[in-house]
Amino acid sequence: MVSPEVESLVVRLFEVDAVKFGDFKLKSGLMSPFYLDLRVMVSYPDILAGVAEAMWGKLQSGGATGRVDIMCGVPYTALPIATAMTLAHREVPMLMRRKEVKDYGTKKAIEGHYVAGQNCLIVEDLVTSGMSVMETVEPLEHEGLVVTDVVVAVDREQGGKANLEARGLHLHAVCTITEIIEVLVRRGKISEVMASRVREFVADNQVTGSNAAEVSARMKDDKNAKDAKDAGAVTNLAFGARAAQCVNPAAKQLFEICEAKRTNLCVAADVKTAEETLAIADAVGPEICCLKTHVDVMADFTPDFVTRLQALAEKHRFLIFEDRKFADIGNTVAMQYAGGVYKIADWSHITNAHPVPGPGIVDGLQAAAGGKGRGLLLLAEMSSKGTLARGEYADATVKMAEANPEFVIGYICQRRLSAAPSMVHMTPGVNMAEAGDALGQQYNTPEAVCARGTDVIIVGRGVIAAKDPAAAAAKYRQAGWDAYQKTVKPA
Ligand code: 5IU
Repeated sequence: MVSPEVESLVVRLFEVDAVKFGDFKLKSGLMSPFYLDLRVMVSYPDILAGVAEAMWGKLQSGGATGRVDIMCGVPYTALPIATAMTLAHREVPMLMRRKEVKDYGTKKAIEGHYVAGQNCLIVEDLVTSGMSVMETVEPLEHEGLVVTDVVVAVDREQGGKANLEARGLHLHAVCTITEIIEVLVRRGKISEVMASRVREFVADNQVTGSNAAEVSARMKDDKNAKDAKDAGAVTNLAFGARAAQCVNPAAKQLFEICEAKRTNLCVAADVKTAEETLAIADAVGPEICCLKTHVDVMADFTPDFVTRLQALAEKHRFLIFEDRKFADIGNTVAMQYAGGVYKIADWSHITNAHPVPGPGIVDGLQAAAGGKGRGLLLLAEMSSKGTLARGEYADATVKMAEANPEFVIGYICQRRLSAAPSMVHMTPGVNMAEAGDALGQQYNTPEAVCARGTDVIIVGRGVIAAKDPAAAAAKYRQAGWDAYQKTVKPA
């Protein structure tokens, strides 16, 4: 049973359509019989103040585990809630987490004054699985703040509480979806039939199946990462946290895919026909974050091939990286990128270029990309014997890349070159069985390249020449992911 104050808040939320019933398509594609949109509270200051006060009250009565020195709302919906809380209780100031941190300029992920060791309360409107709360907890902990408690207006009761508890975080909710339903039925706002549909939906949509596997694996990773740190291993920010720091949409998507699919494997599909490329893409699709193509080695490229490849990229959720290695003056590469037979800019999320012509090549390609959200990798180093791309050349490449963080998303390299979390480091020349080939290729293991700080391993023949490419991709994916895990900074 909720208190009379909470009961009237629930009714008000229903009246302003912050709680809706019907048939709603969720981001996941799932149909839900209810929808919560607490953003509308900004139009009703009485509700905003009431919800903020109820959250504060919950914390007092529920007993926050840690003392509360400071609080931080999860952007964006909870920002006004946290603001309302701090204005009413000025002894606890707030912080703001930037959702999109630029890796240049102030480089600040957290705005406001704080000192490491302070206990920071997390303020959020709703909790479902707990994943979005974690996206705010991670950067705060990274700054040395201690997080023990999370306060929310509504717990959707789909597993968030247990997931947060597993991470040592205590959830305090003003009300649960069950309590909301109970109030609304009693007050004659919704029918018992609708209430049953909602209860059924909640029961059937616990964070279970693949979703639960993802969440619990992520929680396990956090523990592994902590162990790695205790062992004194190299540390990086996790892919998920890095996604939030990207200004370029392709880089952001790549990190998000890596985090969600738990893979840092890019397969190089160097095969001679469209059918073979598509067959490889479909077979290894579930294992990869990115498929690297060389469309100019295919004898039968057509626009239809592109349509089918894009469909597979959607189906399996991977990015397409046409390894074109542009190397001419800006004016020429702009034509090569957008035009010709291949029209690469139309379909390839990522492409790459040699920095050898100077920054004009980046400008030319960026102009030809025409705001399609494409990303460019600069070739800083190569895996082949006797390469000239190393040392000072690689250092100068980093400077060129960092001068254009909107379009240049990172490097093709053999080790970490840049500390900027938004920069992707992709490394070819990876094979677990061979040391090299007859034409100068030199191989390293996933373990070795990740230990040098790379993010994504590129594997060609190790996968595509295997008897069972899907099984080989699974093996490289596991090796790459395990190696990445050892380098991740604990949340
Ligand atoms: N590739 C390299 N080394 C490099 C660069 C690109 O191997 O330095 I730059 C490409 C070539 C091929 C893939 O498409 O990466 C590696 O294939 P194998 O894993 O089959 O060697």
